[in-house]
Amino acid sequence: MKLIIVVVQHQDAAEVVDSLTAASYRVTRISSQGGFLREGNVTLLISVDDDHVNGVINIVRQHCSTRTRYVSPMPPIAESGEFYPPAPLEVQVGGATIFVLNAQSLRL
Ligand code: 2BA
Repeated sequence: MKLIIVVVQHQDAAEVVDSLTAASYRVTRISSQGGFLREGNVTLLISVDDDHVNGVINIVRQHCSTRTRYVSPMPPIAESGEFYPPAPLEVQVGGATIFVLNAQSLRL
């Protein structure tokens, strides 16, 4: 048995969850936040038998897009009173970050 942890962008989460559920996978959706952008994203927990891992990943792949974000770095410390606006940093986010762990499922 595997536990698949999937971090997806907020915009893609509903479609991924709907498709996984329609395919009879059990999903737990957790609201989360990326450490780098400090923006909300969604973490999904999906526990499946080993032979279903690829099926889950294929569904995630179908619904998660790569998006470009621009982050404004902190302005540099002015030494001579002049101000140089820092150029925004381009960051590619997604489609999805996936971790596959060995797991044991117990239901009490
Ligand atoms: P964030 O940490 O907000 O990262 C958003 C995007 O910023 C990342 O997209 C990546 O393109 C960039 N990024 C992250 N850390 C960076 C750094 N130190 N320097 C330069 N660029 C950086 P993704 O790689 O698609 O990640 C999307 C989200 O997935 C992340 O949001 C985080 O919540 C999660 N994630 C990604 N890799 C992870 C990992 N190794 N462990 C845990 N969570 C991870």
